[in-house]
Amino acid sequence: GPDIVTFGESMALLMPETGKGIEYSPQLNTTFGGAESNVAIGLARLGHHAGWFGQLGHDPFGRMVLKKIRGEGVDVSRAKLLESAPTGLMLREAVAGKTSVYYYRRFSAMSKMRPEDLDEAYIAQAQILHITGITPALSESCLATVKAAVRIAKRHGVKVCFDPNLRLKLWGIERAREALLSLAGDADYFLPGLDELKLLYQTEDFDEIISKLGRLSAVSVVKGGDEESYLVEKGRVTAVPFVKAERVVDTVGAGDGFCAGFLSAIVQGSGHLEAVKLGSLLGSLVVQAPGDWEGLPTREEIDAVLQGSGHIER
Ligand code: KDG
Repeated sequence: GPDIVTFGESMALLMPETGKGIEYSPQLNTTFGGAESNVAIGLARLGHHAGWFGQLGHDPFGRMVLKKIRGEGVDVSRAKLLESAPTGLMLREAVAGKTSVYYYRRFSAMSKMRPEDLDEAYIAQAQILHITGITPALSESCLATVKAAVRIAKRHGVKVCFDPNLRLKLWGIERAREALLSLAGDADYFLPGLDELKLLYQTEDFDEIISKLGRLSAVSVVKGGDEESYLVEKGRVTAVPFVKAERVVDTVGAGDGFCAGFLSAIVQGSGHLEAVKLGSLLGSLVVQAPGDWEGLPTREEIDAVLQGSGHIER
């Protein structure tokens, strides 16, 4: 089975032409997104055996999303198409440099997922379980499902990687804080952004944030400062400069790219610092292409970059 397993909600994504607003766009482009499937696609493109599961509706969008994730080489053998609830939907526009997201996902097929829907053996055989803070925001049963998945992972010695992906359109900060900090406490790898940490820890003070991270048992990476990421291991901090993107087209998905690069290095047995560097490189490639996962590099592309023949034509 897959070395890295992840689960969450993937949705159809409708977007007007770049720069145009939804309100006055007679046509919308149809693609899909979902933080966890983005990570799985990134890993599959780098040649890893990655698995994604979740619940979609047995409807045209659900079939489209499932086929595309499968088409990227991700194992979707545990994903389900439900008759009883629809596929979630997300609209996005970028107008005058400001990106707005609109969710139509309440009561979606994924929101109905329960702990009983998990396949324990599938998680147990993996090296790493990757989860995000989006899933627990979807419903009480999804929160219970994420907790159950973490318990399964712990029981079988599977490492847990957690990206909080704070989505304040889905839940209030109080509930988010309680659930996400608890999951951070259970994680082996914790990959938050600096803005998220400020909200979760209720402080703007960088040193205080780092000292709080230092008390977690996880290896943490703060994904976005101004110029660098920070690797925090048992209170020791290492600043790692960003790989600068040549041109930024669409920043959504950068964090997922980071997670994919980080986890790729970890399963290959690289050190944490190497993992942060590869994560940073993938993040910088994702933002140079439109879409959440389209810019994720293949193994050949990343090898070319690492060997310094470096420049990816896009
Ligand atoms: O990280 C990118 C994701 O946010 C995007 O693909 C959609 O999963 C998504 C969400 O819930 O916002």
